[in-house]
Amino acid sequence: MKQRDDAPEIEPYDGPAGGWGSVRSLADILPRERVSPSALAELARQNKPDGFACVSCAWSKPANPLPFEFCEEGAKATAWELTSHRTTPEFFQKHSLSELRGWTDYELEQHGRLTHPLRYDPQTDRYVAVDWDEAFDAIAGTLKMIEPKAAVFYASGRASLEASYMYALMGRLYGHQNLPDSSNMCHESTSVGLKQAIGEPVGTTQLEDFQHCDAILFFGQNVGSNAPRMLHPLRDARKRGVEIIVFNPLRERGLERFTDPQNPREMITRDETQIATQYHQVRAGGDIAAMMGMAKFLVEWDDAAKASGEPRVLDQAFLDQHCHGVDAFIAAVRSADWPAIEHESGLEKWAIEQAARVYARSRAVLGIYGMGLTQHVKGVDNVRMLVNLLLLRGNIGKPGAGPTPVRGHSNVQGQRTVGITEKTELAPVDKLKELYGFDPPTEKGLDTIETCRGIVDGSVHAFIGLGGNFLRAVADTGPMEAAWGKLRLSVQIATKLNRNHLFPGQITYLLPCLGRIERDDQASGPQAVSTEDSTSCIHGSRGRVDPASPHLMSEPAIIGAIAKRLLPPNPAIDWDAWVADYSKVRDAIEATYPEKFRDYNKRMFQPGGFWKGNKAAERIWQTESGKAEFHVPDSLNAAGFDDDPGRFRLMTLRSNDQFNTTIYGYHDRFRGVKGTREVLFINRQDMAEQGLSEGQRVALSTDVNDGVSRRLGGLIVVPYDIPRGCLGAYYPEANVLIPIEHHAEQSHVLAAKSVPVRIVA
Ligand SMILES: Nc1nc2c(c(=O)[nH]1)N[C@H]1C(S)=C(S)[C@@H](COP(=O)(O)OP(=O)(O)OC[C@H]3O[C@@H](n4cnc5c(=O)[nH]c(N)nc54)[C@H](O)[C@@H]3O)O[C@H]1N2
Ligand SMILES: Nc1nc2c(c(=O)[nH]1)N[C@H]1C(S)=C(S)[C@@H](COP(=O)(O)OP(=O)(O)OC[C@H]3O[C@@H](n4cnc5c(=O)[nH]c(N)nc54)[C@H](O)[C@@H]3O)O[C@H]1N2
Ligand SMILES: [Mo]
Repeated sequence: MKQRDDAPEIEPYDGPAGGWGSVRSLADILPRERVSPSALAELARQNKPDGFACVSCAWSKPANPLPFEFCEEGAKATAWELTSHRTTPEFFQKHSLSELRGWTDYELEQHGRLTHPLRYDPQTDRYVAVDWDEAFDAIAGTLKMIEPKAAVFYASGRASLEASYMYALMGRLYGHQNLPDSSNMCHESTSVGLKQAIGEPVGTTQLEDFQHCDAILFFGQNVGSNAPRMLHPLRDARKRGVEIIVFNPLRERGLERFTDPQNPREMITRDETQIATQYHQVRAGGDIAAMMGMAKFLVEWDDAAKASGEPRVLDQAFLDQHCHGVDAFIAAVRSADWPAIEHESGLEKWAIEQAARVYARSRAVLGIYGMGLTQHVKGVDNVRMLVNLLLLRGNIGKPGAGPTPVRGHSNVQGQRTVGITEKTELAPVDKLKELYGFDPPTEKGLDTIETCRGIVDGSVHAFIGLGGNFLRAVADTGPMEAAWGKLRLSVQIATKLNRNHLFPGQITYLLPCLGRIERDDQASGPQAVSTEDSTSCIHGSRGRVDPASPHLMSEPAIIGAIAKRLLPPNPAIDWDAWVADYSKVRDAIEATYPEKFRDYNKRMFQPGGFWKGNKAAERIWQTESGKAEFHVPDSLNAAGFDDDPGRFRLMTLRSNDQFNTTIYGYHDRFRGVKGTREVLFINRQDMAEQGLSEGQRVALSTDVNDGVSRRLGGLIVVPYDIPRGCLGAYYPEANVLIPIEHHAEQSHVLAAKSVPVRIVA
């Protein structure tokens, strides 16, 4: 691949999250993307009640927004979409796909927005412009010749509720529910774990809960880079004296201190708010052990309280009334032994005691978490262990308390809500049957791992991507890229060129769509769409900017056009009418989910969005036993593999200058890395023990015995404040190292936060 010409610079950064650094970072990207002044004015409408929902993360949008309800990352995402750079048919005349495969992820996307529908021409190894109708006829025609169960319709988490509902319905009417989405690589451990434990697949809390908690347990989420708007409620919580206890192998800057870039006084005086009141650098995969240690203290103190007649530490009334499996769990807590807890967590007993003390004296506690819990072999156990800990003190279903997973893509949670799921139990089978008069498939569909297997073994014949960069986001980049050509049909609906697009199938189309910030004119006039945020609030979003090209179509229009050609006529569905007026799609969503989407069209622009409700938040448990379920983890080690001399746990990480596989630039400000992404973060003692020196280039190889050799070279050794035995490198570059089968049990999320590797000097 093309190399960057800037010389890499590695220098610790000591600024806070937010602050002047975030301002400088915008001053860098806005001119680079040549965003026009009128488009720039759109930033002020970001995440406002009558504005557009940010295309970056899924964090909640408050009812009373700040003057600028966006962050550095949201502004970058907006600039990236509103860029004036274009990737036109002339570009593809100049560059073959073989040549473009030598470009970096940054160079591909930075070239600008796609402007025309394109077909891959194998003769010339180039994309050529086509008519939309020709593309739709060919796609529908090919799908008709394929066994529906051999087709996969992937979604990346950004498309609106309206587009997503149509997409999932099209899949089921066609005859499959192979509807994986990026959630499969992300919070599926949440969807599986929370559903089992509390009967809801999503978090139970809302933004207001930040005002009612008195402590926050914060596991494995890098707020400063990945959900910076959450820094505002966190800071407000800190100002109220809320204790924030962080568990993270790395000292992430956003969890340490924050200067509010919207507060002139803070900016001028360089005032900072300390975020974490305790910071525990747990080993990667060490959270089950850390939480077990906390539970052990609670049980011990509760025993003492019982003996001395002091107020109880466990919420016995809650446990009796609401929980199932309490005794087995408490027995497991009693029998867990300290040396194992300390070894597995990498934390000392006294440190865990500090965390437990705060937890034991707090009335209402939020359990916030991200990929640091979900992306492990025992990712579901991680999530369930956090629920165990919350249940012990009744911290679910009361103000200021509850599990708070921080979702990724701006509508990833919503896509699951409206039917993009491979799991029958999450699909509204009966309603679909009643409304549309067909028998929806009930055989479990393919998730992302099963899709990868199917592409490698040739059993998947067609792939449609509604956004995303599947090939780059999944594991085993090498074998996956080699296998992609076996697909009979490969269709990507996208805004920008990415690496997945450079791997054609036998018939290949690249369809450019409108972004959410752009005006979407249909037969009935300009359209609005909606999305669901991390706390289950549904928001309307209206794009106003001129489309990047007159040839773009909206996602609903593209889906409607394919569906109309693919499916036999159905008197209950008028795809054209839906595309002409999205409020009709919303009516259909409301008819399918009357409780969650009541008065949908009326309420979607309500400030702060409308809450779709959550039974567990009302302490109604839709689980097998009808109660909240405790769960005994079968191991204290979430990594799923044993320690061995020379074997490291590699965490694959996001920088502060990327959105997933979209690389905005080469400056991970908080971690002090500039001009490169080819780095390996390593503990100084491990570095010495391995005989390595700072700045040296090394390779990693995967330590899994499956006959495949996986290697990533050219990484610069960076001594870093990281626990012994753990390493950090950037995703997606490091995905070559992850075997497809290295994934979470049950949820099949790729285990990207503890990959067994060895260092090759
Ligand atoms: N700007 C920006 N915003 C984003 C994204 C982006 O790429 N860029 N991506 C979006 C998406 S799709 C998602 S899913 C989210 C992802 O947001 P996060 O959930 O923050 O995901 P990661 O950046 O992968 O980092 C996870 C954090 O977990 C820590 N960690 C790693 N292993 C462990 C462990 O074993 N235990 C604990 N306790 N911590 C661990 C890492 O040090 C890191 O701080 O962000 C969304 N928002
Ligand atoms: N090793 C490792 N692997 C990981 C992760 C990790 O932490 N470590 N994280 C995982 C996670 S959490 C996730 S969510 C996945 C992400 O996987 P994906 O969601 O598949 O990937 P993205 O990089 O978000 O997709 C970017 C592309 O989306 C397209 N796009 C952008 N906006 C739009 C739009 O409005 N409409 C359409 N149709 N297309 C658009 C653009 O063409 C862009 O190139 O990666 C996963 N993979
Ligand atoms: Mo994600």
